[in-house]
Amino acid sequence: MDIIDLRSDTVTKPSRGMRKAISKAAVGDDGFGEDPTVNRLQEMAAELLGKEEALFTASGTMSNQIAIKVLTNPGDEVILEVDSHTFNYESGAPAVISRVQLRPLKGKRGMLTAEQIAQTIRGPETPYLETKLVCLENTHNRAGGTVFPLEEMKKIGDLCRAKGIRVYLDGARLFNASVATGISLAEYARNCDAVSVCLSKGLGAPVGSLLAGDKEFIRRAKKARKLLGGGMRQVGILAAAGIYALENNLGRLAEDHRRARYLAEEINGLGGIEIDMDAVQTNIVVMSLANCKLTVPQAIEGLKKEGVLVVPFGHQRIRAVTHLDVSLKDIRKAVEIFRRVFAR
Ligand code: TLP
Repeated sequence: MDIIDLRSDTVTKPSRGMRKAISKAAVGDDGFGEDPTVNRLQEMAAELLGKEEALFTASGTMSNQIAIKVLTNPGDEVILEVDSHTFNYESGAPAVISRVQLRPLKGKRGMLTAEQIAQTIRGPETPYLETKLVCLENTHNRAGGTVFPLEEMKKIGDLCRAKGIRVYLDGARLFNASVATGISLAEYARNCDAVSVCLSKGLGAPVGSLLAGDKEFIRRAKKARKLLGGGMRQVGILAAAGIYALENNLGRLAEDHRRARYLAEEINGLGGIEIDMDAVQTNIVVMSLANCKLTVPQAIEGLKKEGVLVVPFGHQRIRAVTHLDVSLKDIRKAVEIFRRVFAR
């Protein structure tokens, strides 16, 4: 049975072209800054994101944790969205690694507003801890791949600059936001002190994330990466996959977005499935099963038996993600399978 794997866009396997690029990569010891392929990838990323420098890291989680470590001191407060990846899926790392206190706020479809943040900030005038960092996520994963409105990001950037608070953007899927809106990565990143993007999500590379900021941020980020055991050596073989992904797989994200939209339109309402269609803006479809006869485990098992994989995603919800290893034909087949499973 062919499996249609919609669990995440992280499940993609390196294509033949990507493997060829990997096999040809020039390498050197990145510990000495001598891997030419890593250096090229970092330069490409800095340019794309409009920042002075970029650093290749092992994962999105590592980029997020390095950024938090560099942009805070122990005891600081960090404002972030309650459904953000950092608050939910990073093993409590900000408390363990940076010893900061997280202040989660509930956003609308994952989006915080400048007003909300202004009302929450704790400044130097109080005898208590101070807010030193705001973390944003674009697109927002748990909200269903929603795009952060640029105008609001600008307002947040202005507010934080005026208050001396740093802004970090978890842009694991910023490529999706940029393709969906036509707004450049640099335009989004301009409102933040530091930003990360992932190569191993929709772009289809096997590993890697890029963290970008000014020279001083990257100097300190290199030390934090080392502290976390993330210093790498002849890693040009992985950077080559990243360069290949940037050069070949970026534009096609629009296809993933169309397929997610199609999937959502076809299955919304089936057997009680509820999808917030306004949230389906990129490659993620989050479905509520609150009004379905099937429970989340029953739905996942039923779909799996027929060859469609999805993941549980919070209370009474499941998630499907489109990516470069699922074709339109696969998505059409997945729709048929959803119809069969939810009609029962
Ligand atoms: N997200 C994964 C899971 O961890 C949930 C997924 O399948 O979507 N930021 C965002 C917004 C993410 O969605 C993820 C991964 C990360 C950071 C972490 O990236 P990695 O997995 O490379 O550490």
